[in-house]
Amino acid sequence: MGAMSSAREREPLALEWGWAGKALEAESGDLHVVSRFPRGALVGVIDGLGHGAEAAVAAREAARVLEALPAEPLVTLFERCHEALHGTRGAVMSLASIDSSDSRMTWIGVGNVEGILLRGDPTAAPARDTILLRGGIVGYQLPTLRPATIALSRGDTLILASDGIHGGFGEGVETKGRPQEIAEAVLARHGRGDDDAHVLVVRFLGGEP
Ligand SMILES: [Mn+2]
Repeated sequence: MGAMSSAREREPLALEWGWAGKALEAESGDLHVVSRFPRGALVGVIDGLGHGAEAAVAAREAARVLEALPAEPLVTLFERCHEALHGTRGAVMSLASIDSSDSRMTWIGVGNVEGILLRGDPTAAPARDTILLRGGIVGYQLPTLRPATIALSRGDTLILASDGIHGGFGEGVETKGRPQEIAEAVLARHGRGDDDAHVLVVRFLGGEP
């Protein structure tokens, strides 16, 4: 096919993403991670228990672990974070690992960071998928995890939101906008105001190995 197709084969994972958040105190106990690796990316939202400085310590520790090992399997990452968060307040978090070599996403959460995947194809059925959440607290009690893997298509949009965002945030989300606009709209419309709030929006734009 010539130069054009060989160039496409080397195209890295293409993502567009944005986030919005609001902290109750000076420091947010909620954080996001977007960390690329050679054939994919790890994305997630972490909510350190409670809010304020001690929540932020726990969330930053989890983020440090994730950013150091983004290509590791999700179960390994939860285990590493669980070890690292002993002695902190602990955290809840949801993670998604996007594999650009086969356009798949593996995702799961411990606690209540909600996650939805909105399909870019208007004829897709179902139009959305929801993350599997297991009860527990990273750093205190880690449940057995069996992450789900789903196929991604160009234009699919992942939204992860901490519990400072009302659970119904996925209803009526307008996905035509850019991820940054979507994140800001979700925070403005669904932010609760009595906890740290954080929303990460990631759009999959394709990728080749
Ligand atoms: Mn919270």
